[in-house]
Amino acid sequence: MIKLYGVPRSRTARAIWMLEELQIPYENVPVSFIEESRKPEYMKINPNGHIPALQDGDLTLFESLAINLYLARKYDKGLWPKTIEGEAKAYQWSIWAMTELEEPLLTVLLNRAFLPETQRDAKKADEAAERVKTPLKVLEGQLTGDYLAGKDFTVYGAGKQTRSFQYVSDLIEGFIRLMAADYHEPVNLGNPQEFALLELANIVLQVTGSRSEIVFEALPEDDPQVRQPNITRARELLGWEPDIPLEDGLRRTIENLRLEPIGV
Ligand SMILES: N[C@@H](CCC(=O)N[C@@H](CS)C(=O)NCC(=O)O)C(=O)O
Repeated sequence: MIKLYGVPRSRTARAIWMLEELQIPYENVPVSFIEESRKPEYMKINPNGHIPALQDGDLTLFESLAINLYLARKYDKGLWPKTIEGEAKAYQWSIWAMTELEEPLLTVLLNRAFLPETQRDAKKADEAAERVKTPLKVLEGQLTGDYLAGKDFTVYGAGKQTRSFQYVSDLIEGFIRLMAADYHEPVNLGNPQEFALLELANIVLQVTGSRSEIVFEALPEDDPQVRQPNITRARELLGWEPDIPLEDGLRRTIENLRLEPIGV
């Protein structure tokens, strides 16, 4: 079975996300980045002394995004691009994320949230927050036009499968209430109202005025038909439920992206 080394609250999360998307069985070995990743037995797996690292049969791999590109390509369930040009975009955005975005973003996070308060440097955080605007504008500019890796909207099957969407402010409100609740069991924060994917695709096309086509592709065998979180616990414990309807949330998102023209 695939082994993924690294505690989830680290860059290992990227590979966990990919493994979960692909729904392949794996074992997560929770090597910590505090001391454990520098131990000689782990250094045999990743000589950099960093997490994550992946073992799949005879292959041992480090670098989180190399791991993700490998997994998407090898266990292809529609995540791997279908053309060489699409592959080029996957490499471009992966390398971009690591070289242009990661350092300023991490500097902000470390100095505003992750480090113990006495070790945080507000000046460093502010300076990095300025620098992070440049790559984020590039991403925003890209998301208002075509998608990151292709022009068309792909809908699998007839698009009748449902998913759950909520606007970011609702989710953040849920997080804040949960953090204040001193409750340590899992709590679903989602929208119990289901939307068929075809319905979503049509709303997005309508709201954006996009000329993208909807392209139908074969439904993957294990594509879930229904996604509907049960939020009873959030309602009872936090008095929380999402408030903003999907179409309003999409309009706000799109208007916001259009406000700042790409200036880089
Ligand atoms: N570019 C590498 C960076 C890996 C990395 O620096 N991981 C951190 C945890 S998120 C780590 O292992 N730090 C331990 C250390 O530096 O001792 C990747 O994306 O996999």
